[in-house]
Amino acid sequence: GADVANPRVATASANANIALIKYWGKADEELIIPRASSLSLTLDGLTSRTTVEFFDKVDGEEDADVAGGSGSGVDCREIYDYIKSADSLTIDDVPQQGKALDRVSRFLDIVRAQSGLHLPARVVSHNTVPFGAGLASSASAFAALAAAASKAAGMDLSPRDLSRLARRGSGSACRSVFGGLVQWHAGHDDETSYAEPVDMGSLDLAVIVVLVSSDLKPVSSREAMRRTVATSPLYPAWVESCAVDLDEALNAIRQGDLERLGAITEANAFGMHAAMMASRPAVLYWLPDTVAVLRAVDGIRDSGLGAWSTMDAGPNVKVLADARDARAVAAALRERVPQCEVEIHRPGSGVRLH
Ligand code: 2P0
Repeated sequence: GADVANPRVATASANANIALIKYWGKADEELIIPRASSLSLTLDGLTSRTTVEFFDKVDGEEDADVAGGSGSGVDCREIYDYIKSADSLTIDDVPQQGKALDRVSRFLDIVRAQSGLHLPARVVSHNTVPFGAGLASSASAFAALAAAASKAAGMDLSPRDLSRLARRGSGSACRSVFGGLVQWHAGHDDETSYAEPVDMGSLDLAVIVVLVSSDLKPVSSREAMRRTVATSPLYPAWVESCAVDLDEALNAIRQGDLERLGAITEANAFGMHAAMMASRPAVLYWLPDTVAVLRAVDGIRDSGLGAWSTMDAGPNVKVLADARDARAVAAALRERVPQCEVEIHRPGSGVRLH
């Protein structure tokens, strides 16, 4: 809840999510409206916890007195730039500048515009990253930031409106507002593009994350999806397949059919990577061990254990399985690809205010 002494501060946490039907490509870059709807599972143990504090004194100087800046004869734009220049961001105890701070500042501008609270903010974020690196997620980061910033600014958003706000920071963040299975309706504008929870029914899911490399990705997902949309001859076919895949995935979920859900999940991810690889120049995130893990998952499935691969904008493989098989699947992976670290994740909760 809000700090009694300072109502302009709030803390929220959110978990990362893994898409089963992927989001890849925007119809609107500014509003982050996707080309297709997507479906994800929010995971436990991959968490961002973020505190946002709006403050009205800049560096101990006189009151900035900018909350009601209009009408003073000063150009609003200058005031807003001044406010923005006082924003600060600390991630895991490291003060940030440049691109990272810029992106958060631009997101805070949306919160300032919506709330009318034209003040600078201090943002402090802590992340639990499983293997030290490699899976840092903009989804958990912007879901937590959206919840903390909107609350600190005095807004009381519905979960749907919070997901619309989180979407403006990073597309996949709109799904991390909710726990468990989540559908992001592509929509066609800011109003109609939001996430919503999907009943898990009888499914008892786990995701086994297999770390192939924790190195920084060679191309950001934002740039890679732009390139895929603009240049890949396979992209339109993949987008078309997404609508069919989503329908079938939702049906499989309703029927509690993990075999079917797993097969669609795997096919949709391969299709996304095929479209990426057909971009010009190609976007290729895979490493030799990515293929080794994909083969291992095939082998594990042939041996009679249910396990299905999915991959995002990087070389790591995530394996969907029944929660009751998760330890056996993880053990089989450790045996088949001993060079990779393996960690089991269960479904996680949505965004929470503290
Ligand atoms: C997803 N990914 O559905 C897809 C699959 C990666 C591969 O969402 O530009 O960080 O901030 O909207 O959400 C990664 O892209 O991109 C992503 P922006 P985002 O999870």
